This record gives sequence, structure tokens and C-alpha cells, in this order.
Amino acid sequence: MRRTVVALIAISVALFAWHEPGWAQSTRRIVNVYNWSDYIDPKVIENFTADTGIEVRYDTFDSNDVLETKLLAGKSGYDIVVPTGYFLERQIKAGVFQKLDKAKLPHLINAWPEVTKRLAIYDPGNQYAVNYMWGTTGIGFNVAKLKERLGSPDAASTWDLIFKPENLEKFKDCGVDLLDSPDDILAAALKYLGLDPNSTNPKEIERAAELVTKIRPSVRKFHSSEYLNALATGEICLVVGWSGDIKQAARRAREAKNGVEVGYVIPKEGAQMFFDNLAIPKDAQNINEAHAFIDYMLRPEVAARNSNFLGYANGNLASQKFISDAVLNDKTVYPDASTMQGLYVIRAHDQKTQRLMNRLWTRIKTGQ
Ligand code: N2P
Repeated sequence: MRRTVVALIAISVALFAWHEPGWAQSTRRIVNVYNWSDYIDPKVIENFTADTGIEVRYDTFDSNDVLETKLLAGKSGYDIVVPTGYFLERQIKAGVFQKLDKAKLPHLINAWPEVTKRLAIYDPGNQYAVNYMWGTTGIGFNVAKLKERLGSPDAASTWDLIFKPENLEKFKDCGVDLLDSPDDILAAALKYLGLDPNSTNPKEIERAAELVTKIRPSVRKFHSSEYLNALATGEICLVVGWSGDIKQAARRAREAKNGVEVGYVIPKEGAQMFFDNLAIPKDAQNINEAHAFIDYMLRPEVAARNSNFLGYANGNLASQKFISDAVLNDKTVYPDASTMQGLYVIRAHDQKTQRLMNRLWTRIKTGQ
């Protein structure tokens, strides 16, 4: 008798263990998202789960190179990733994404044709990605520190502030950060030198690297996400960074009422404009959920909520009536036609150029 009972218990335990994962899989819906840091209103993730029942596992990165390494290695485990246009371009060619099933994206109708057209440069026929957010790489600054050192906040309206060593030196004591991204900083240096920011000429790229080497002694840190908080708290006073991250720093400082005022400019010589896009890796496991996530981001109210929170422009025309005037009328977020003329885009680098840029970048950062 005792033996029968023990056997019965063992069988039930085995059956339960065998059933449980299957049961869990069929009822729990999950989407694994890999996005840039500080690139979504947390409320949007919460609302998405409440609306769809799909759980979000959310990880962040702050560099296209980090994302690319995972994508090229395969089996990243992610269902949604957010590559910038010029990385998307070569990743599509490398075959790491699957085509979107547009029948599953009814809200795609809200896409802004202007942005869709620009995205098609990287994704011909717009088959693999939809735009999420876009922005510019410009100068973020502490208003009081800038006035103190150069007399007027207008000093930030030119790249001279960054690329003239005698200017940047004046900010060394209050903290200068640069993005840890050769595609942003070397491109800005090329543009400042009057060269093509997409140059593949090694001599020109080396000149850009020399320029950055000259200002290197005044740089506290090369980092692509910490500056947001550092600028908001007053720990640094100057950064070459991404528009919306600097806008978020400004808002955090306002909310903290810590006396820090943060400004952002697109320098008059021009700046880089980038497009960050939602795409589904070829080996994604939760394809329906990934489409549901993209479609949710394309809802006008949702896209607007993100832009209002982040200070980044989005690729959703229908969202604009829900975007606050402060964001929509901010020419450094939604640039007007004349600012737009000064903006340039980066294309995918060939391997040789990319290797050279990465090598020079390491040399700049390590000071060797
Ligand atoms: C968000 C940064 C996204 C812009 N923190 C870089 N493509």
C-alpha cells in the first residue's frame, strides 16, 4: 500500500512537472525588447502589457556596435531591436532581420511619409523596419556655466565651442563629456573641417581624429548614456550628445529644482540627424508579439506620449496633434525647414573605413 502511494505521488509530480512548462508557454505571452537607454516612457511599457496581456522583458544598450555584435552573432534572444539607420542598412544586407508582416501593423497608416522616405535610404522599400524616434547630435550645456565662461549662451551655437582647444579648455574644470561613438564625433569633426561627414578617405578621417585628439585633454569621459544624469545634476557642464537625452536632462533638472538649467543647440555649421528604427531579428521567437509591440508604438497617442516624455521627434504624423506645443514647436526637436537644411545623415561605412575609424577612436580614447 505504502509503495503504491509513493508511486502515485511520484507520478503526479512527474506529470505536473511535465505539464507545467507547456501550460506556462501557452498562456504567457512575452516580447523581448532591446532598446536604447532612456528611450521609452516607462508608462508605455506598463500600458502595453495592460492592453495586450503581453509581458515585456526589456533590456537597454547605448551603442550601435554593442547591438550589432549581438545581432551578427545570432540567437540574441530579442524579438525587437532598435538599430540606427546606417547600421540597419548593413544589417539588412547581412540578413539579420525578417521582413515585417504589414497585415499585422494596422497602425502603420500613421507613419509620416517624409520620415518613411528618409528611412527607405537604408531599408529600400521599407520592408524590414519602421521608424521609432529620430533626433540630432548636438551640444548640451549648463546655461550658467556657459555664460560665466564665455559671456553668452550663444557661444554654443557653433562647433567652435567644442573643436577649438582654447574654448573647450575653459570647461575642463566643470566637466566635458563626449559620446563614445566615432560615427557621431568623427562625423561632426569632418563636417567642422569642411569635409564630407561620410568621407571614406583615410587622410581626411585621420585629420578629423587629430582634431579630436587636440581637444582630448579637456574631455572628462567618453560615454553615451551617463551624461544625461550628469548634466541634470550639474556634475558636468558640457556634452556632445543626442538631442532627446539632453532634453530629458533639462527636464530632470527642472523637476529637481536644483538650480541647474540645461540648454541644447544644433550648431549653425550643421549636425547629424539619425533615425532609430524598430526591427525583428530573423531568429526571433515571439513574432506575433513583436508585431503587436511595433503596432502599439505606432498608435498616435503612444508615439506622442513617448515624444513628450523623451524630447525626441517620432516618425508618426498622426501623433503630432497629441504632442505638447513645447515639444512640437521646439525647433531643436522638430527642426524647421532652414535648420533641416544644415542636417546631414550618415550612411553605412564600408568595412575598411569602419575598421580605420574604430582604430583611431580607440587611440583617441586611450590617448596612445
Ligand atoms: C537614446 C539615444 C538614442 C539616440 N538614449 C541614438 N541613436
